[in-house]
Amino acid sequence: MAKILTQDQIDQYNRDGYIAVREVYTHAEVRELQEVTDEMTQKSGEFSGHTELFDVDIKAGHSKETPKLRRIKNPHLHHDAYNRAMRNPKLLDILEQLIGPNIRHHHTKLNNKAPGGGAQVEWHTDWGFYPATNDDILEVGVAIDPMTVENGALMVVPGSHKGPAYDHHENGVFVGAVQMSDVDMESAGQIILNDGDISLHHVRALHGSAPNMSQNSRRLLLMGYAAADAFPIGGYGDWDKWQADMLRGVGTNVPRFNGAPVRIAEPKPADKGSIFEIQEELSKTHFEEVKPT
Ligand SMILES: O=C(O)CCC(=O)C(=O)O
Repeated sequence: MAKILTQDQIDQYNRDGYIAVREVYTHAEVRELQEVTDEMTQKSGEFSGHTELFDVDIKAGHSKETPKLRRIKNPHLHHDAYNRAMRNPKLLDILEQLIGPNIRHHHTKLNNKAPGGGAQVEWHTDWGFYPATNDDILEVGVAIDPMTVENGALMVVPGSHKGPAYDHHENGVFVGAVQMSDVDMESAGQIILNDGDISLHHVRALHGSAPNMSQNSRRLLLMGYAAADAFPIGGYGDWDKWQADMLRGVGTNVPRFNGAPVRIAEPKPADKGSIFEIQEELSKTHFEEVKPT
């Protein structure tokens, strides 16, 4: 395994719960991801509503002519470029330095913030959605476009990954977002990336992102990874599939518990396919004052 992260970067990840790493993907790899994502976006215009593959912004006027794609669900199952990005050996070397040698792929998704108002992501922790027996779990964001303050950069509250099991409910129903009083906005860091750079954030880190105020798209390929011995509290599903999601090292049937506080993401609103749909249940957006220009 190549040691790509410096000790300073590892310390920063452990202290703040997030880091950026530069130039992990080559220009050619990014170019391919851009082209494939352009094609997928066009394709989403053929559908008038959400599908197994696409989450689209109906309120923003999604149509064939102007597709308003918010998310590609499980993109690695639909195009080999995403699948290769998920298995990138350089990325796995980085992950090994943070969560150990036995690494399971957890999920992939591609968040597409269209120019001129592409949807915000309300403040939340990923742990609020999928608590596990231990929290050696993280999310990688591959910048397919440069990620800037103007186009809705990912923001993270440093140190929040050492906090409580934040409540993501409103009126007793899971809404996939915390109360704004839990978020120390003053201290939040913005992760600014060039295309090909990556962000890494801890599963318990509070994060969110504003709408895309610019005329440039902000496409971020998000991929979750976990230590092999982190078993979801909600169950692991089919055992063979569970084992097939191992990307490096060896699987185990011995969960490790590290005492991380958990809260169950139930009850959930019915028929919600993505975080965007779940968070629409929130009575007041965290980004109300941010309006596209
Ligand atoms: O796209 C973003 O800015 C944040 C993504 C995220 O946190 C999510 O989709 O769970």
